[in-house]
Amino acid sequence: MSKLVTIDRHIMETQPPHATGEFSALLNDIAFAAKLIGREVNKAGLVDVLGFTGTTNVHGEEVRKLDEYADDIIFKALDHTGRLCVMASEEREEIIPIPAKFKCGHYVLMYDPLDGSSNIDANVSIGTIFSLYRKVSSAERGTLEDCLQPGLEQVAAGYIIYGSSTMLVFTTGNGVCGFTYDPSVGEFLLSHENIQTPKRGKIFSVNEGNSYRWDSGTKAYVNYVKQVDKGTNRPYSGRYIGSLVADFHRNLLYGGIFLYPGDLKNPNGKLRLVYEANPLAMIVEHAGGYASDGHRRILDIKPDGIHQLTPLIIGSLDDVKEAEDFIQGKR
Ligand code: P6P
Repeated sequence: MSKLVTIDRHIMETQPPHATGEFSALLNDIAFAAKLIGREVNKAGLVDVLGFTGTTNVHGEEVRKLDEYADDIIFKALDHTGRLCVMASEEREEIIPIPAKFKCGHYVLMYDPLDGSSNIDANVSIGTIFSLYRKVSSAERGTLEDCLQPGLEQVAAGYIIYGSSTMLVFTTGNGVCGFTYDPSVGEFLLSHENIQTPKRGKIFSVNEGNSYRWDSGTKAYVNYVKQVDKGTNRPYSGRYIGSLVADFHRNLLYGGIFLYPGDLKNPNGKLRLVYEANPLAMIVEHAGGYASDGHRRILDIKPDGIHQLTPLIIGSLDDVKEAEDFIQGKR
């Protein structure tokens, strides 16, 4: 039996001595919200949580009932804790102030409440993605400035994957660990102590249906990984679920590369810098991997807006660096 270590026990054992416990409490708040979201996701199809709300989000995407539920749960689980100064959600146009009746704290929460939810009717794994930053503005309560920090400033990043089991994977800059939810005790228990992604994988994940719109470098790279060359593990296997957290999680554990490149129609691709790319980039780098937009390290990019899109090439270090060489015309 693996060690029976809960999230707060793990954080107490791994955080620096001067940690105030506020951090641990925040991560537990997020884990609590994840339990509630997972409960609804896991019974989707049995109760009236599938389908659409009839509204569209800031990206013009139809909002599903579960998207709205997850967004609301996270807000309500964290708005009154006194640990956050501001929140921002991928589902909402503007930043989310902490209600005036509640005390403000020192942290900023950026979250994608339910990524990949268009897959839920098909029972495909989906996920919640989150980032924590420290407050940097001088204002009394959090501002947009606090939400537009480069990914390097994240103090924690994580995701919850609602799949065959519900797992919470996060890093506070001190390694990447995974906790698997045990519903019989209502706790997330440590199941993956120090996740390290292989330096090179054998999996590539990309929607090849968009290949007619790719630039020549991206086309050349994807063709390259499909050529036979036993000396370099090629051909790679193509694995694409179409749910970012599921594709990322598989590649994190097994090794490989995920690409959502820009293209002629969408030069900045489809994924969000702040809500998706930054948290996953922090996780993958602390697991020994790398994340790029094809030209720049994701974590170095200063966001201009909270809904900014970015091309995302992420996964095993050698694979992402190799893809960059093709995209930059060096190969
Ligand atoms: P496509 C899901 O809608 C999502 O936002 C990500 O979870 C996923 O990686 C991507 O879109 C899939 O996009 O264009 O391949 O269907």
